[in-house]
Order: sequence, then C-alpha cells, then structure tokens
Amino acid sequence: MKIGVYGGTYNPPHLGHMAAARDAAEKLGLDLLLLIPDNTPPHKELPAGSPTAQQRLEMTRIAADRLQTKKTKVVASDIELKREGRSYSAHTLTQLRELYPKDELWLLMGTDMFLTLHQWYRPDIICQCAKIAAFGRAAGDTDHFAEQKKRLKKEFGAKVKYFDLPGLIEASSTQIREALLEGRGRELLDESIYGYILLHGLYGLDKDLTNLSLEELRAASYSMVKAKRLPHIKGTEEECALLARRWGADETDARRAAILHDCTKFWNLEEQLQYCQKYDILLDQIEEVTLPLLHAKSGAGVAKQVFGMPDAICEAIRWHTTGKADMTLLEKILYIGDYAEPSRSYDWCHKLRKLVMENLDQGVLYGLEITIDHTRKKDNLIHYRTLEARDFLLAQQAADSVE
Ligand code: DGI
Ligand code: FE
Ligand code: FE
Repeated sequence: MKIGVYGGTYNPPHLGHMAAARDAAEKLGLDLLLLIPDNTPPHKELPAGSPTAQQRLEMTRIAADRLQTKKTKVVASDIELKREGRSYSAHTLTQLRELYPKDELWLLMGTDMFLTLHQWYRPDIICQCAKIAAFGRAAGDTDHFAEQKKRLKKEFGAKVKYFDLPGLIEASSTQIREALLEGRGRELLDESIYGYILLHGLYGLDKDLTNLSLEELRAASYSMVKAKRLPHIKGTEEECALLARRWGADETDARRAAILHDCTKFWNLEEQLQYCQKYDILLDQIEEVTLPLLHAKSGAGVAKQVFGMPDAICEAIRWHTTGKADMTLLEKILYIGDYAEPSRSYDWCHKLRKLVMENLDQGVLYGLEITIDHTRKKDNLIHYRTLEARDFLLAQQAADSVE
C-alpha cells in the first residue's frame, strides 16, 4: 500500500491544504492518506476563539471526508494529538513505520518545509522511515528543489520526489484567521468547514445561529454530515423548493426544512437517545430501537434548539421519515420531496416525480405505500404513524369520490 502522511496545525484546514492533498494523492497514486493535526505546545498562549485540539481534529475529519475518492481513502489521524508535548515528524513516522511495516510511506510537504527539512529534528530518522514528496506552491518554487534533493540524498539517503501543483490555492491559515475576524475569508474554506466554524463560533465568528441566511444555514448543516449525503440534501432542497412553488407554500421555509432535515443522520443510537432525553423529546417503543427513525426527532430538536426555526419547519422535520395523519402542506412537501429528489435513482422515482406535480396527496400516498412495502419486505416493524398517514389519505380519497 502507498500511504501519504500530511501533517499540519490545520487551524483551520483550508482549500490550499485540500488542493495539495488531492493533487499529491493523485500524482503519487496513494491508497491511503493520513491528515495529521499536530499538538500545539501547551505553554503557547492561544488567542481567544481558538479551536481546541479536538475541534481542529473535527475540522480535519471533515476535510478528510471531502477528499476521499474511490482510489484514495483519506483519514484524519489523532496520532500526534494523543502524544504529549511537541509533535516531531521523526516520532510520528517511527510510530507509523511500526503500524505499517510493509507499506510505502510518503511524507508530504510544501516548499518552505522541504527547503528546511535538514534542520528538522532527526532528519535521518524521517528519511529512513519515509520517502519525501514536496510540492511547489508558487510557480518557480521547484527551481530550488533539485539542489535540496541532492543534499538530502547525500546526507540522509533520502528518496525525494517533487512536483509543481499548478493552481494550488495560495492561502495560509494565519491569513484566513485574520480574514474571518473581518467577516471575509470563507471563499478560502470548504463550505462545510466554514459551517463548522460558524456553528462553533470559532476565530471570533459570533453569528446569531437563529438568524442565519440560507447560505450560512447550508454550510452549518453540511458540516454535520458526511460528503456522501450532500447530493441528497441539495436535491431535497431543490425538490422542496419546486413543490413549494407548485403548491403555494413558502419557498424559503421549504428550503430551510430541507437543508436541515437530515442534519443528525450520522448520530449513532447512543447520541440520538442522549439528545432526545436531554431535550425531553418523547420516543415511542418502536423509535427507541429503530435508529433510522430517530434522526427525524433529533433533527427537529436541533432545528429548534440550535437554529431557532419556527415550529412549522421543526414539525415538518419531525414527521419527515414516518409521515403522520393530516399533515400540513409543508410537512407533505418535505415528506415527499425527500423521496422525489433528483439524486435518488430507484425505478419508482420517475413516476413519483410526475405524480407530485399533478396531485400532491396522490404523490404522498404513493411514497407512503413504497415505504410500507419496503419496510415489510425487510421484515422491519412498520411505524404506526406511517400506517395512519396512509389510512388518512385513503379515507380522504374515499370521501372525495363520494362527493
Ligand atoms: O433520511 P433519508 O434516508 O433521506 O430518508 P428517511 O428520513 O425517509 O429515512 C429512511 C429510513 O427510515 C430507511 O432506512 C427506512 C426507515 N424507515 C422509514 N419508515 C420506517 C422505517 N423503518 C422502520 N423500521 N419502520 C418504518 O415505518
Ligand atoms: Fe431523513
Ligand atoms: Fe432525507
């Protein structure tokens, strides 16, 4: 296996880091890339609003998740945060060598690091444990690289590869922290990492979370989920906006409900249950043991507690998985927008998409029937609210046909 090691303070991880990581992974053909936030020395005074080590790790985890491809698995590693004191690459690489005795290790670094590598702590150990991959940040950087490569080879037996990474985003974390203080800089960050900073009020950002623009709400919500769910959330937002226009609901409310509807989807059972207990969210017997149903309840809670959403939106989120009898227009739109959104590709989606534009209730009924059918086929318990929702619409239909 080819393993890349890319360390940094990641305070915060930004698009420059991400572009370098992505390009290097591709150029080197890495199977695994480890992003390793370092341990800032404990005696160093950190400015107010600085993230904790755990928060830097969380942001690095988001970056790793966004960088993952079919070819390269990307993981944020806490190997340096777990070690006391200052982080030395020589120690980290020694540890990684033991963990991966047979694999090829590549230490990734930018221009400044590469040109000073001989002055690091124990460059001999570093060069024994890993090959060095240096990337030039600015055009012309690699001009100086040949000389340094020769020196490292002669002194430490280093194996070095270097390359230009054209289009590498020029950014430094220091610059970004300063920009964030002045309300700028988000264009230098992945949207979800900006969302994390917003949500946790880091680097002096103290936005009122109950009064976010749609753009900010998206960033905050996306920061809570994995990359693989983003196309679904974006698709649901567009489908709900379309349905809101078609059926005369408030489009912004429909968007806000969709943006937040799955924000707690990746919480595990324990996190779900703890949250619901903390905020007195009552669960029935089926919900208590059925993880896929809980994100609707906790999501509604977060929409209220964190983002101060109005009740109509929270209720739509609360009922988006099971549905219920006598749903409001917004509740129906989110319930069925979640199914009909364009990134889903089941064979029934095409029919559903047409149906919801012709007759919303018929569309909702169709969605409920599909859920009941699927749940039964998997031998799972069908939630009684789902059955009530279906029966309510069937009764309404029967009454309509009598009139
Ligand atoms: O969150 P999404 O995947 O976008 O969609 P969703 O909120 O409708 O959740 C779908 C999941 O919920 C899927 O795994 C099936 C499950 N589910 C929905 N209704 C029921 C159910 N599971 C059980 N056991 N019983 C239900 O009635
Ligand atoms: Fe959901
Ligand atoms: Fe969903």
